Parts: sequence; structure tokens; C-alpha cells
Amino acid sequence: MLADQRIKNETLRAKLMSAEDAAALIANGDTIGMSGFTGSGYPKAVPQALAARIEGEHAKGNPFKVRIWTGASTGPELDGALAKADGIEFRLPYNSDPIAREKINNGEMNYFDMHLSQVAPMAWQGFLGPLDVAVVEISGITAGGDLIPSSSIGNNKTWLDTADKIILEVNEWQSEMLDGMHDIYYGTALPPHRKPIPLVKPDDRIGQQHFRVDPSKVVAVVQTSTPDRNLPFAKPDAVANAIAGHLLDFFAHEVARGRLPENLLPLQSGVGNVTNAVLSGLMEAPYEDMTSFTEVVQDGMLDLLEAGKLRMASATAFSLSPDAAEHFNTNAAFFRDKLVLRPQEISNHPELVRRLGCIAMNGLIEADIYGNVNSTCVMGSRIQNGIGGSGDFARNAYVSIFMTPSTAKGGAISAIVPQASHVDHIAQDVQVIVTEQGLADLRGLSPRQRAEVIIENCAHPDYRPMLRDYYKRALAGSYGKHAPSLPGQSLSWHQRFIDTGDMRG
Ligand code: 0RQ
Repeated sequence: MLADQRIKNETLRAKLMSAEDAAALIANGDTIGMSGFTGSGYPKAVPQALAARIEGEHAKGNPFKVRIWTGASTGPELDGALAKADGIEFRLPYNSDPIAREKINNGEMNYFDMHLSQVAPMAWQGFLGPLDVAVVEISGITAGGDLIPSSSIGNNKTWLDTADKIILEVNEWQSEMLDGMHDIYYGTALPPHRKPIPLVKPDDRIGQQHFRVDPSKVVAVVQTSTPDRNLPFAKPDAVANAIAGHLLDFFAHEVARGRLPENLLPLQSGVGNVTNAVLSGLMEAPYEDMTSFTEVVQDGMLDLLEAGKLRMASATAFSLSPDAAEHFNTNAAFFRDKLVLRPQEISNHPELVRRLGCIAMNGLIEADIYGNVNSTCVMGSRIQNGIGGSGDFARNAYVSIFMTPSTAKGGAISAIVPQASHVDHIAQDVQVIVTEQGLADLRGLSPRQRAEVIIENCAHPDYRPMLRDYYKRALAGSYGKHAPSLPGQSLSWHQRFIDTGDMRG
């Protein structure tokens, strides 16, 4: 890459160095704010160089660990490499890397799993401690010294503003056409100085296109040309298509009853197989002029934009398959004015989710018969990923929907259980549950009414008799009859799985 094409500012160009030299500027015990959200826009070279350095120090018997903050999940070059090197002492706010997951579940890494909208405010409030270094991927530097963001925004604005020193990775792989798609809002403040955020439509632009940076804090600029993680999406299977079908019927029903407008409301969707099936289903559905106010732009959204079904999408990051990323890079001119990337404190802001009336669609690990949802901890103790943005959206959405296959691990686990072994979303924040078996609309129902609808509509037929049996015994023997439960028995299914590998025993 010719440095002066992407790095137009001379002062910052003078700070060009290798990833190894940049990593040498990081000290044992440092807290590092890295860019990256759902596998996009994360630094790729400096974390790997840092991991190599940490391995070298460990080989010499020297301690070396760092604390890592990001936007959300990153890629193998960051979380994977640093976790493999035993280099992460503490991690927030979201992780999906398998090596880091193993370290966390083995008790070798501290992990603060938190609402994604709260990371930047908490950093500013000082609750997380000082930030020593920011390592941020960008796609270019303007002549005036402003930074052109890359494929995710996440918490970069906050890291750049609050870190003592800054390392920039300029990634030439990122399309130059990204310039102009970002909306960086600098109007946030701490209480008691907060003002309403002036965004009333997902389309609104309320900030500026580039990050500001204090050049005296920039200690290194590193050039890279490396793709984002960009995992291929699995094609929706029969189970995902059935879930999507139930959800689309629900939308049609709500529109017919006048409870949703004809172009629906701004869509928020988690990532994955099921969401992808829902987005594909929307291609065939009768809705036009839809909008999306969400965290990540995924393949299905590009399709909806191209088909003219979706007017625009607001997010904080891309999460595309390699084919879709290439398609986006080739057709960026078409997508530019239809996509806005914002800081995650804005993309996920509870004030905005409530104002816009988002339709929140998220995945779950298990739900109990009263609608409490576990999104994070398998068998109550093994972290899978984290709560991510699901809490930001679920509590504040116009309608909060959770979707899952009715069983996991080849049928050995029921996703509908007598009691959730861990609760991320309380029943009050869960309005609709959908499995391939059917949909439970829980709005306005008491716990006992919820239990019947969830068991009969959502549970797998193999588990329905067991659930009915538990519920009947709970109704008879419970201390209170509001949300009947038998504390000594309600988690026995989980224990049976831990003991025998199958909830059915
Ligand atoms: O594990 O791959 O080892 O078999 O969990 O499950 O079925 O592939 O579903 O990818 O949609 O993930 C809740 C984890 C679902 C996700 C969760 C096991 C299952 C598999 C993945 P294997 P699936 P998904 C916006 C919103 C929280 C964050 C969020 C998630 C693995 O949706 O992380 O919502 N949500 N963010 O076998 C034991 C069960 C299980 C189970 C599934 N009941 N018991 N294991 N699994 N159910 C996005 C962001 O915030 C970035």
C-alpha cells in the first residue's frame, strides 16, 4: 500500500512503524481498548504481534497479561491469539472466540459480560478504571488528521478520547467507499448534563463522518491489508425456516389487527442462522419501505436493501459472509446512502430503542415455562457468548421476541425448561417466544397462562409430557400459586444432563 493514499496527514504518516514496534509500546498490566464488533473492524496486526511478545516474555519466565475492552466479538487474530498466549487477564464486554471462551470457563480469565450500550458511559463514568492504550482499526486518515472509520464503530470514539496513548491500524482491505457512511455523535454527556439524543428516525444523521483524534496521543500508525473475520452463513435449515414462518405469520396478524404499521417498525435482529431465515422470509413478505435500527448489518439486509424492500439500515457494524463482503465492496456506491454506522452507545441506546419502537428479535439458550430467558450460561454456569445487545433492545422494544430451536444437542436438551438455570431477560422483558413448534404470544398473560401457552406452543413434543407433569405437580405443591414452582425439583433436568448427558435421563 502506498502510505500517502490512505494516510493523507503528514504528522500521523511520520508515525508509521511495524506491528512489532507498536506492540513493544504496550506494557504488562495495561488496559487496552481495541476496536472490533462482531468480527469486523478489529485490529489484526498489533494484537498478533503483542501475543508473540507475550509468549516470548512467558518463555523467559516473565509475567505479562493485559486487560482487553472492545466493542463486541472480534476475530482469531485478536481474542484467539491473545487468549492462546495466556495474555488476557480481564475481558469485556462480549466474547464469542472459542479459545477465550474455554479460558473463561476454566476460571483462567475474568470476563465482565455487560450490556453493550453501557460500555462507553461506564468508561466515561470511571467505573472501569483508566484506559492506557487504544488500538483502533481505521480505513484512512484525512489531510486534516481526522480518522475515517472502518467496518465497525463500536466504542472507538470513547477509546480514542479517553486512552493515554493511541495505536492506529490503517487497513487497506477496507473499502474506501466506507467514507461517508458513519455518523459519530459527540453530544453524549454524563449526568446531570445529559440532553435528549436528537434522533427520531433510523435514517437521521446527528453527528460527523470522522473520528477526531489528538495527534500528540498517537504513538504508532501501522499499515495492514487483511480481511475481517467474515464467516460464511449456514444456509437456513428446516428448523430455522419453520421459526421464520411462525414469526412472519405473527407480523401479518399484528398488521391485520392494526398493532403494527404496514411497513412494520424498525427491525433489530441478532446474527445467525435463524435471523438469516427471518430476513430471507421478509424478501417474500408484502412489506415495503422497512427500516432497521440494529447492531449489525448482515447478508440478508443487503439483499433487502437491493430488492428495495428495506429503505435503510442503521447499525454499529457489518457482519457479512466473505461473498457478501466482496459484493458490498464492489457495490458500495449503491449501499452508501442506505446504511449508517453509529457508535454502539447510540445504535443500542435504550432511549432510542424505546422512541423508535423497535421490533427486537434475539436468540436464546433456554426459556422457562414462565418466559424467563437465559441467553448466556449453559447449565447456568458455562458462558456461551454474552448478553450482547439483547438486553438493550429486549427491555425497550415495542415487541420483544426471542427465537430458538426447541431442542439442542440432538434432542438431549430441551430449550423449554421448568426453571431457567440463569436469567438474563426476566419474564417482563420477554413478550414472544418462537420455536419451530410454534409461537407463544405472552403479552398480557399471567404466569400460569404463560406456562400453558409456552408448553403447548413452543416445547418439543418429546418434552411436553415431562413439562406438563412438572407443572401439574408444581400447581399442586407450590408454596405460592402465582408462578408455581418446586425449588427442589425445578433444576433437576439440568443436573440430569450434567450427570448423564441427556435431560431425559
Ligand atoms: O453450541 O455450536 O457447541 O453446538 O449454543 O446455538 O443453536 O447455533 O444458535 O448461534 O443463534 O446462538 C443464545 C448463544 C444462540 C446467541 C445464542 C448451544 C448450541 C450451540 C449456539 P455448539 P445455536 P445461535 C445481537 C444480540 C446473546 C447475544 C445476543 C447469543 C450454541 O443468540 O449469543 O442476543 N445470544 N445478541 O448447541 C446447551 C441449550 C442450548 C445450547 C443452544 N439450551 N443448552 N447448549 N446451545 N441452546 C448480537 C450481538 O449482540 C453482537
